[in-house]
Amino acid sequence: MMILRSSPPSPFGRKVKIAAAVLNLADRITVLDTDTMKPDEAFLAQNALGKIPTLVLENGETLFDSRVIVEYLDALAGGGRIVPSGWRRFEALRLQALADGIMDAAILRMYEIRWRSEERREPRWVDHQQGKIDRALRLAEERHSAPAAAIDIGTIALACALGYLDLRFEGRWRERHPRLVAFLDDFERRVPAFAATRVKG
Ligand SMILES: N[C@@H](CCC(=O)N[C@@H](CS)C(=O)NCC(=O)O)C(=O)O
Repeated sequence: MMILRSSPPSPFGRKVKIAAAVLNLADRITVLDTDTMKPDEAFLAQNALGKIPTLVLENGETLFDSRVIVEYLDALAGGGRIVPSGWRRFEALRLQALADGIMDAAILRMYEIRWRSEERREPRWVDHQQGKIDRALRLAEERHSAPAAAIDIGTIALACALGYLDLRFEGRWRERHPRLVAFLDDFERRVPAFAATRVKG
C-alpha cells in the first residue's frame, strides 16, 4: 500500500485523491491524516518541507509535491490518462499551474488569519493575494470554463481550487463567474470523487 499524507481540507491533497480515483488507484493508497502545524518527525523525514500532500511509496521512497504525485500516478496507470501528451499536455499543465496558483494565494490568505494576530495582519498583503485569485478566476471564466472535454489534471485542479474557495471563502466567487459554476456542476456530475472528497467548513 502507498500512504498519502494529507488532510481533508487540503485542496492539493484533494487533487491527488481525485486523480487516484479517476485512475482507479484509490484502493492502492491509504490516507494518513497529517497536521502540518504539528508535524511529526517521521513526516518531516518524508518531506523536509513539511507540506502535504506527500506520497510514501511501497519501497519507502517519498514523492511531493502534488504535481509530481499526479504525474507518478498517471504513469503508474499506464500514462497519458490525466496528463495528456503533445500540446494538450502543456495546456493541461498550464491550467493546473493557474489553479494551483489560486490555491496558493487562497491558502496564504488563510495563513494570514491562522498565524497572525489581528493587529499584525497586513491588508496590502491580503489584497495582493486576492488580486491573483480575482485575475485567475476571470481568465478561467473566459478561457477554461467550457464543460471539460476530458477530465485531466488541469480540470481536476481547477475543480479543487473552486472547491477550496467554496470551503474557505463562502463561495463568493460564484456570483461573478456563472460559466465556472456550470463547469463545476458538470465536473461534479462526471467525477463522483469530487463529492466524495468534499469537507464541510
Ligand atoms: N505546491 C504544493 C503546495 C502544497 C501546500 O501548500 N500544502 C499546504 C496544505 S494545503 C501545506 O502543506 N501547508 C503547510 C505549510 O506550508 O507548512 C503542492 O502542489 O503540493
